[in-house]
Amino acid sequence: MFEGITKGLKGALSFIERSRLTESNIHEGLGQVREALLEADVNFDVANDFIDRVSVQAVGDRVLKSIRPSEQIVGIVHQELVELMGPVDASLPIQRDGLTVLMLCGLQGSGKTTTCGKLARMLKEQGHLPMLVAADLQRPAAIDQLQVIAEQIAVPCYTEPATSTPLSVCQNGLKEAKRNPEIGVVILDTAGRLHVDDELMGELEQLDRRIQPHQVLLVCDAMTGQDAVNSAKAFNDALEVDGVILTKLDGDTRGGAALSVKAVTGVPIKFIGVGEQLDRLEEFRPEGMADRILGMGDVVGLVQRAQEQIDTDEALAQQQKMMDGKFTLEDFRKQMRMMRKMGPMREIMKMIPGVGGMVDDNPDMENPEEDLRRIEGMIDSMTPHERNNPERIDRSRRNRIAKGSGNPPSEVNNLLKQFDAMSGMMQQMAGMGVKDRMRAVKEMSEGGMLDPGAQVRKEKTRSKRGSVDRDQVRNRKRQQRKNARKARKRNRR
Ligand SMILES: Nc1nc2c(ncn2[C@@H]2O[C@H](COP(=O)(O)OP(=O)(O)OP(=O)(O)O)[C@@H](O)[C@H]2O)c(=O)[nH]1
Ligand SMILES: [Mg+2]
Repeated sequence: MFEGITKGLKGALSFIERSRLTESNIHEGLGQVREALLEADVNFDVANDFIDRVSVQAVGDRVLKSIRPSEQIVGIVHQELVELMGPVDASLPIQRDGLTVLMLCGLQGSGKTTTCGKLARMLKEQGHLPMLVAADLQRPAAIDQLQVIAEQIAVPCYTEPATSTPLSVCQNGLKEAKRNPEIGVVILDTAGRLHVDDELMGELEQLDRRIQPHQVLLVCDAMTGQDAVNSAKAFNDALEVDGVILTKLDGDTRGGAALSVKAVTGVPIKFIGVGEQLDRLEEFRPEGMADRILGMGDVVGLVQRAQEQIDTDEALAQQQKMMDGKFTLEDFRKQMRMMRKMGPMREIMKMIPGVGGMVDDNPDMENPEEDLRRIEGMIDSMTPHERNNPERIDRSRRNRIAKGSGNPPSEVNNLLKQFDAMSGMMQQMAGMGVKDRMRAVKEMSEGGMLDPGAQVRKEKTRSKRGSVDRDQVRNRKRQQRKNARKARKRNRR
């Protein structure tokens, strides 16, 4: 997400960081920030206003005379990004009594139908029973598509034949929903058009007037950049939209839409779609987005995602096992599977503060899934006994595991060594304060323990290039062991 803009902004901000700050080079640095915004397809006026606001604050005495002016500027840019995209109240207006009606609208292919399913799934998780209503009668397949989605998440879906009218489908759908006291929310899936046109707006206005939904949510495709922003403006002028749901942010989007929508239309983004699957919907938080855009990670988002996907009891049990020194390769494999459920690893890793930039710049992190899969493959090739007692894995077992998983024996060896070091560290970390823990994590990552695949990969790439520097590899390994020993020693004290 937003790799281009993150890189551009980082470049600009690191220019500011490197310079001895004066008014003139602050302006030069901010000029680069502006370039990065425009490059990311941020609306021209929005980018200019943004830079003006940052400039006014950045050239003041408060910044120039502060101890670390460049940090202050990063802080100002962050704050202004948050203001640009917020404030937002992403909660849905769920009524205490009676039905809550949400209407989704948007251009063709923006993701309305999928998002109806995502919202319904989210509401269901929160304990409501939503009903979907197929009010898109333009495309014959649209009704089936919504029904399939409703079945996937096991919620009711109201449909009528394509010969009906959107208004009567919605009115009858509401009547039907009222008959079932368990149904709390009705989500209307409306038809899209290629462009904003009078016919579409007329149909939606009529629905809005007659049905009076509690919220009208506009679904926009982030990949279409400024077009999304312009259509959002047109929709809002006609319909008074309550919030935008920006979809396809998982794709190769430049981010311009996310940054411009609120400033251009006055309507906040409430949710973002980050994948085709029905669990890929997130509440929009400007702070988290600003963190991610600046490559600072997004801890709150990470925790939210983890809470959704990870079984808390299981996680607690695993933590206890770590503390007791009973953490096995079996548990390790379970954890990797849980992590995989949270979404694409590159995205997840970028949400960890300090890791964002590493992921972008590091060719070793090109495909972390592959590493996880490879490690899982090795663990899969072990017997349960071996997984629970890795110390029993001797040379012949190791060769068997290597063969079974299609890896060289050295890689199995690496996994075992690093697992051993890691479980030792985890046990010690359990008794540490936050600061010591952070230091330990830093040492672990310097030693390559947090990414066991990376080492092997690095060596592989080197040997492919035909220039294996064995001394270098050996030295690095020695350094790793030294770091791990040092950390263990300190923690024992
Ligand atoms: N990658 C990604 N794809 C998405 C997302 N949301 C929707 N899609 C995909 O976008 C395509 C269009 O989605 P639909 O939900 O059918 O869009 P629609 O707005 O209902 O389209 P019409 O009914 O034809 O107007 C589908 O292939 C979806 O899987 C998202 O957040 N990320
Ligand atoms: Mg649709």
